[in-house]
Amino acid sequence: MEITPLHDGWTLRAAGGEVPDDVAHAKVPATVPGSVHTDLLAASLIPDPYLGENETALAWMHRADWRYETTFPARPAADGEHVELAFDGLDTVATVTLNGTEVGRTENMHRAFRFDVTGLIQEHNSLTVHFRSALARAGEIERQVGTRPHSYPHPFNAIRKMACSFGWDWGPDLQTAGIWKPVRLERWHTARLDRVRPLVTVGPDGTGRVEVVADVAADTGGQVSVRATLSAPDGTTVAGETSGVDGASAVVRLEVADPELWWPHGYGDQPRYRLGVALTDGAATLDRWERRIGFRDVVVRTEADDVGTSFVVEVNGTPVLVKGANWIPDDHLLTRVTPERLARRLDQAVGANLNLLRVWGGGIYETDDFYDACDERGVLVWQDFLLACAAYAEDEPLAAELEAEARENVVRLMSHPSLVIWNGGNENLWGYMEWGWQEQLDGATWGWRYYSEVFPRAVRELDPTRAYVQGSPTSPGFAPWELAPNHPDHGLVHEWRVWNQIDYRHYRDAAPRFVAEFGFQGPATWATLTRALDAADLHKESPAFLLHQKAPGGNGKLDRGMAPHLPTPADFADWHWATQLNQAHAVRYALDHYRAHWPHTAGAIVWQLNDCWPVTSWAAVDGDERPKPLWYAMRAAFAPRVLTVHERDGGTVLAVGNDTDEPWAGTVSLSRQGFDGTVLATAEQPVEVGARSVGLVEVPAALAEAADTSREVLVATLDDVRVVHPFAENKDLALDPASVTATATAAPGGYEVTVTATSLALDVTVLADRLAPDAVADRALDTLLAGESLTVHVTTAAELDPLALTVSPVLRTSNGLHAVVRV
Ligand code: BMA
Repeated sequence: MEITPLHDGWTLRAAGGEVPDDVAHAKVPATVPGSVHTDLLAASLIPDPYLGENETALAWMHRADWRYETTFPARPAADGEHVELAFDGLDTVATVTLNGTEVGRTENMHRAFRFDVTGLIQEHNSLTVHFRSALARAGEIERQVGTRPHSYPHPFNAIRKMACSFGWDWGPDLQTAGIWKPVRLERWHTARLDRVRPLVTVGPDGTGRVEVVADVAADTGGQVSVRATLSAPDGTTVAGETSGVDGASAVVRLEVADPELWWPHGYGDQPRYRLGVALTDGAATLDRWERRIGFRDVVVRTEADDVGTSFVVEVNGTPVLVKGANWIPDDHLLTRVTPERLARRLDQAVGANLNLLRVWGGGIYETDDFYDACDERGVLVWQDFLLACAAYAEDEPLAAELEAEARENVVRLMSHPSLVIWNGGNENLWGYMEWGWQEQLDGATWGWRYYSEVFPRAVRELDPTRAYVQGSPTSPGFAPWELAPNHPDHGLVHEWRVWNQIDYRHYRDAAPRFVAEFGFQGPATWATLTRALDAADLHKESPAFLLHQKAPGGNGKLDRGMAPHLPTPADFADWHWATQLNQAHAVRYALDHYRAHWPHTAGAIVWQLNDCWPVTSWAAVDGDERPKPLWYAMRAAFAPRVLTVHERDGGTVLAVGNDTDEPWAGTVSLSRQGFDGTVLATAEQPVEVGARSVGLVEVPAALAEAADTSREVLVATLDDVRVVHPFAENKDLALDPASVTATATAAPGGYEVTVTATSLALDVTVLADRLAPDAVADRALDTLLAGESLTVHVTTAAELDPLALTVSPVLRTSNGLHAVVRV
C-alpha cells in the first residue's frame, strides 16, 4: 500500500448563494483538513465569528456553496494496481470530481468515503470538491420525507451533519462546510486491509483474548494471509498468530495468560498493549494496521430490583461510581481541536476527578485523538449515536446513511479501551413520549427502528464486547410507551426541571438510579467574556451578551435560580461572580446528594464539561479553556473521599463517601460553632466505611440543630477531610462581608496569595484571570473558619500587581456579596 496525503495546494472559492462581493471574487488558500470558516478567517475575509455580534453577520454562510480545488502529480495506474481516493470526512453535501469526471456525491459528515480512481489517475491531476449548502439540502430532504419535530429553528434532523452545527442552546449557528478530515491517494495491488475489528475480552480466569477479524479487499486468486502480533506495555511481544484469508476475511485469535488490566481513573492503571496486524503475500507485506488496546471487562448491569431497574457500570468485576460529565465538540470549528487541546481538556477532566465522559448525540463520533487521550488517562467514554432532541425519519436517504455511519463508527472506535457504552441517542425517546411529538408526527416514523433494531444490531454484529443502551434517558428493557423513559426508579434520568422550572433544592426530591444529565448555567470566566465582548457590551441585556446566551429565557433562569440562595448582586461584576458561584453551588448540591445514595444511584454525569465558543452555559470549563468555579466544585464533590451533610427521615446525617480500595475508618469530630469560632457543642463518632462505599453517620440533635441558624455552622472532620455546613441559605446568614485579609507575593511560576479569615469565610476564590488571561488559581470555593489561613497558588507568566490579587473583584468570597444588602 502506498499512501499519499493530499493536503497541499488547495484553494477555496464561493460557488453560489448570496455571498458578499469581496468573498465572491476571492480565491483563497485552503487548509485541508479544515473548513470554509477557518480559511476565510485566515484570509481576513470574515470577522471572528465568536466575537461580539459577528455570528449574526455571518448568517449568509448558511446558504452559500463552496468549491475546493487542488492539483497534484501522480503516476497512472500500473497493470493490476488499484488507485483509490480516500476521504475520512466531508462536511457535508459534497460532489467530488477528478480530472473533470465526477467520482462521487456524499451527504454525511459522519462517514468516510473511498472512490476508485484507477482509470482516472494521470500524471497531472485536478481534484475538486464542491460543497452545497447543507441547510438547503436539509430543507429539500425535509420536504421529501416530511417535517418532523426538532428543537431549535433549523431542520438538523433531515441531514447527517453534526446537529449543533445549526445552533444549540449553548452553541453558535455557524454552518460549516469543508474537507474536515484527512484525504489521501491509496495505491495497492493484490489486496488491502479493508476493516479490522479487534474484539478484546478478559475471561473469568483472567485470560486476555483478542479476536482480530480482518476484512480484506482483494483481487481474486491472491494467496494472502493475516498476521496479528501483540506486544506488552514494556514492548515485549507476547502473542502472534497467522491465519489465511477465507473468503474475504481472516480471523486471528491471540491469547495472553495474565494480562495487565486497564482500569478507569481512580481504580488502577491504564496499561496498553500494541496490536499490529499485517496483510502479507509470501514474504511481501501488502498492508499494515496498528492500534493500542487495553484488557478490561466491562458490563453495564441493568437489572430489575426492589425499586426498579439498576444502571451500574462494572469494570473488571468492580462496580464503578460514575463521576462524569457530558462532552460536546470542544470547538464549534472542529478542525481547530488539536491533540494538544484535547490533552489539556482531558487533563482538566481527570483533574476534576472525573472517570467518564459522555459524548453527546448532537455532536460527533469523537476522533481517535479524543479516544487516545481517554484511553491514556482512564476516562471511560459513553458514545451516543448522533441523534438528539428530534424525531428522525426512517425513510431514505436518511435510513441508509444512519445505518452506514453507525456500522462504520462502531468499528472505527472499537480498539479503544475507554469506550464502554454505545447509546441510541439523546432525549429522543423522552421527546417522543413527553414533548408533544406524537400529535405532530401523526403516525409518521420517528426513529424507533434505529434505537430498537439498527443500532443494537450494529453493535451486536460488529462489536459485541460493548454495551448498548437504547437512549438517554431510558428505562432499560422497556419501550418508551411501556414505561416513562425518564422514570427516576429505572435506569437513566435527565434532571432538567431544576434549571428550567424549579429551585435547585429540588435536586434532593428523588434518588434516581443514574443521572445522565443535569446542570446549571453560569457565565464564562471574566477573561473569556472580555475577549468576546466589547467593554460597552458588558452587561447582561446587551445584544452581544444575549447572543452569547442561547438558552431560552437564560438570564431570567439565572436570576430566578439565584434568588433563594444568594444576596441580590449590586452590579455586573457582582452578578458575574454570583451567578458563577450559584452554578457551582447548585451542581455541588446535586452531586453530594447523588453520591450519598451510591450504589442505589450509580452515577452522575454533569451537563456539561466543555464549551465550543465563548458563551454563558452549563459548562465547567469555558470556550477559552478556563475553569469556571464549577470545575473546582466538581473536583471537590468527586474527590476520592468526601464528607457531606444531608437531611434524611427528619434527622441530619453525615455521609462518609469512600471511593478508594481501602476502608476508611476513624473518629469523626463534630462541632457546632459560631461564625467567630465559638464552639457551642461537640461530639465524636467512630466510623468504618468499606472500600468503594458510603457510610451514614447520624448527627446528634445538639449538633444538628442551631440556636441561631443565621450565625452557626456544623463542622465535621475525619482525617484530613472536612465539611462546614451552614444551617440556612447563604443570603440569610449573618456573614461578615469583610471577613478576610490577604497578602500576595511573587513565587516561582506566579504568585502566592495567603488569605486569613477573621470570621467564617465562605467560597474563598481568587479570580486570577481578571488580572491576566493566562492566570489560573490552583484552588477555589474554600471555606475558612475564624482564624484560619490558606494559600492559593496562581500560575501566570504575567507580571501582576500583588495588591490586586488581595482585593475584590479578584479575591472573592460569598461573604462579599452581603455588603450589598447592608448598604
Ligand atoms: C439537554 C441536552 C442538550 C442541552 C441541555 C441543556 O437537552 O441534551 O441538548 O444543551 O439539555 O438545555
